[in-house]
Parts: sequence; C-alpha cells; structure tokens
Amino acid sequence: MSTRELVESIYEQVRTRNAGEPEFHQAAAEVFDSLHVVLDRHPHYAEAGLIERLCEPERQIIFRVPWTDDRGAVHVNRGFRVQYNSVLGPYKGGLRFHPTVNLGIVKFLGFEQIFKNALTGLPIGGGKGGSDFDPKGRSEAEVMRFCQSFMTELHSHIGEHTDVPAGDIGVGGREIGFLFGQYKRLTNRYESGVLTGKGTGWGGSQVRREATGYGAAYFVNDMLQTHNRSLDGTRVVVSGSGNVAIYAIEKIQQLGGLVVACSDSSGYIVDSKGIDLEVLKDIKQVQRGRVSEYVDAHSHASFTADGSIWDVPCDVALPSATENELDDKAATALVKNGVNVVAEGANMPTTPAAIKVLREACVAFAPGKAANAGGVATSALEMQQNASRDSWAFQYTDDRLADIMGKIHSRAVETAEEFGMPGDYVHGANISGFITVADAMIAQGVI
Ligand code: NDP
Ligand code: 2IT
Repeated sequence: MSTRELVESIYEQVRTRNAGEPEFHQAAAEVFDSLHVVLDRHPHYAEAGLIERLCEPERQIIFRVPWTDDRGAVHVNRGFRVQYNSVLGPYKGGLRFHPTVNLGIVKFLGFEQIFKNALTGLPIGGGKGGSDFDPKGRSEAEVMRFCQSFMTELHSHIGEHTDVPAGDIGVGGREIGFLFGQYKRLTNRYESGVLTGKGTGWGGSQVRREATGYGAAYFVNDMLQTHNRSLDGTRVVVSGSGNVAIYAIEKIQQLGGLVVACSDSSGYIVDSKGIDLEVLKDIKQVQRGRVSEYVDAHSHASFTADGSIWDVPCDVALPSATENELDDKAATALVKNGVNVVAEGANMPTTPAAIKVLREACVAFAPGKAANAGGVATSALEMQQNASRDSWAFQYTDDRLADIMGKIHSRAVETAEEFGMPGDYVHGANISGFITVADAMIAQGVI
C-alpha cells in the first residue's frame, strides 16, 4: 500500500467512526493531505497506530448545564470538553459559547489545537470545549449563572497540571472571571494556572487579550517581509469584530496598514478612510452592539447586510470570525481584486475549495494553526507567570509574542522548503506540528 493509500484508508476509518461531524472530517483531511510526504520519508510514523491514536481524543466529556434565566425559567444546555492530546503538556484550548456548538465542532477545534500548540514550541497539549449556550441578548446575571453551572461540572476535570481552558467565541474576560470565581469556590484553591485570559489584576497576563490579533498581524508582516514588503500602506480587510478581529485591526494600524472593512454575523462595514477603532471598540466591547451602528458615528462609512465582505478589494485579507466563512466564490472575488496574502485569524475559516483557488492563484496563504497561534502562546506565557507567581510588563510580553510568531513563521517556511513545497504554509505548519507531536508520542509509548 502506498503512503497515500494508507493515509486515505485511515481517513475513511476516521470518517466512519465519527459520522455526522463534517467540520472534524474537514480538519482531519487538511492535516492528512500533508502527511503522505512525511510518511514517505519517515515510515516509522505509520507504525504503532500513531495517526489513528492522534485522531482519537484521549477523553471526551459531555454534560448537562441547567440554569435559570432572569424570569425564573429553567434552561438546559449541553457542555463539552474534549481532552484531545496531552503528550506535550496539559490539555490547553479555549471554550466556545455559541448556539452552533456540538461535539464535531469541539473535536475539529481540539484537533487543530494539538498542532497549533506544538508549533508554539511551548509545553501545552491540545483540548477544546464549550456549549451551545447563546450569550446574545442575555443579561450579565444570566451569563454569570450559566458560567457557574458550566463550571460546577467542569471543575472536576480541569486543573493547572491537567487541563487549562481559556476563551474562544462568546467567551472573553467577563466569562473567564465568572468561571474562575466558581472554580475557586468549589475547590477552595486559588489555582491561578487553571484558566488563562484572566484579568490582569488577578493573575492574567498582559497582552493575552490582544495576543491572537496582534500575533496574526505579526505573522502577516513576516509573510510580507519574505517578499521585501511590509504592512505599511497596505489595504486590509478583516472579517469579524470580536476579540481576534479588533486586536488584529489595532496592530495592523500600528504597523501602518489601512483596514477598510470588518463585520459581524449581521453584515459588514466599509470605511475607506480606515476603521475608527475607538468607535468600533465602544460599540462591540462596551455596548455589546452591532457593527451596523458604526455608520451612526461615521456617515461616510457604509453598512451592507446581505453580501460578502470578501467583495471589498484588498491586498491582505484576515478571515477572523468563524469556520468556513470564506468559500471558493469569495476566494475568486479576492483573487480578482488582486489579493496577495490571506491569513486565518479564525480557526478553519477558509474552505478547502477556497484554499485551492488561492493556491492556484499563488496567493500566500497562512493557516490558522500558524497565524492565530499567538493567543494560545500567550496563554502559555500566562501559565508560566502563574507558576512562578510573577507578572511581566506589557512590552516584555509583547516582544515575547512577536518572537514566538517569528519562530512559527520560520518553522513553517523551513519545513515547507525541506519537504519540497516552498512557500506552502499549510504543508509547512501541518508537517512541523505533526512531527513534534508524533516524536513525543513515540517516545512515551503506546498510550
Ligand atoms: P468573539 O466571540 O470575540 O467574536 C466572534 C466574531 O465572529 C463576532 O464578530 C461574531 O459576530 C463573528 N461570528 C461568530 N460566529 C459567526 C457565525 N457563525 N457567522 C458569522 N459571524 C460569526 O470570538 P473570537 O474573536 O475570540 O474568535 C473568532 C475566531 O478566532 C474563532 O474562529 C475562534 O475559534 C478563533 N480564535 C480565537 C482565539 C482567541 O484567543 N479568542 C485564538 C485563536 C483563534 P456576532 O457577534 O454577530 O456573532
Ligand atoms: O483557538 C485558540 O487557539 C483559542 N481559542 C485560544 C486557546 C487558549 O488556550 O488560549
């Protein structure tokens, strides 16, 4: 059997065994697509069921989350924590609160997280969790009661040396605060390292809030620098307007880029003078409102409810909202308008068909597991500070983040070259992350 046939047969097993989980299949297929070249060179990775073990989470926890709304009505949501792989360190990865969350989504995110975390070079395994709870329109008291109920079950499965959750869609500093408070109450332990993304006044790291977006901007700058370019004067479109998007916009602006559009699930705004971040932050972070409100402050800007943000011409695109938001039609529009770089701020926002369009047009494309790894990397720095009961200055932490992103960029570039696919960040990141995890799994025996 050729290595290609072997990888295909394992993929078929994964699909059959995990029926009804299309996002997980997609994430696995994207990694598998890079593996046969590795197996050709290093056949021992195919032995001892290594790939099959990698695809099977070490543990999957599914639980009931009952809570009471402000009117006294009882609601029941489903909670998940998938502890995917702990070969490099405690399980590490965010919690997502969004109505679309199901086991397949959590597994796709957890699977991606294994390789992303390996790429950071820091001692963190891969995991992910969340709930189908919809925080939209809920009062702060309702969100708090939900978080307390969620943690009431989760607390016995996590710990600073076991599993360290953080934020993702719908989970930011406020939710981490409620979750941490309940963990502390249930365990009677001030265990700072059990969650990351905490407030900077009580164990959180400087720059963690900004880290995913800043890191993605650093990564794009590194990509441009390999072509003797920079973000200075570059026209950029960033989808989303949440944690990742806002701080990607902030750092791109600091590096001289002109961000002309961003979005939320109700539509997108275009401001050809450049997004006014103060206004955007006020709408999204303070008021928890909609991007459409931006035009109230800037009448020269426009809001489009039905349409695609990827029709807005740009040189650099950062899909930073959610999975599969950039399809082949969108990629074709981007290429037609002359895009040069696409970097994933979100997890798996680009469909396989869109990646094909971008590859064929020779657009530099950075997968999320490399470009958005700055968030989890800074989470690992937060764990480091917690373990030594220390807290670092903003600039020092930001410099560490920029350095880590530079190293991830070099790893992806060098690995792609080594395997005969120069400039292909997808294969470079997949192969480099896979080898790190695989070597550790082999060293630790059949576990
Ligand atoms: P937030 O909840 O802060 O923001 C999410 C943004 O994406 C909002 O603008 C939201 O719009 C939009 N969005 C979410 N779901 C959908 C959807 N189904 N359709 C259209 N728009 C949607 O989340 P983050 O910024 O933290 O996360 C964004 C992406 O980045 C996710 O893929 C996440 O997994 C990934 N990521 C996050 C990291 C982090 O540190 N937070 C680290 C690495 C990756 P609306 O408000 O209308 O729902
Ligand atoms: O997808 C991700 O990398 C995150 N949501 C961040 C995870 C973390 O543990 O900081």
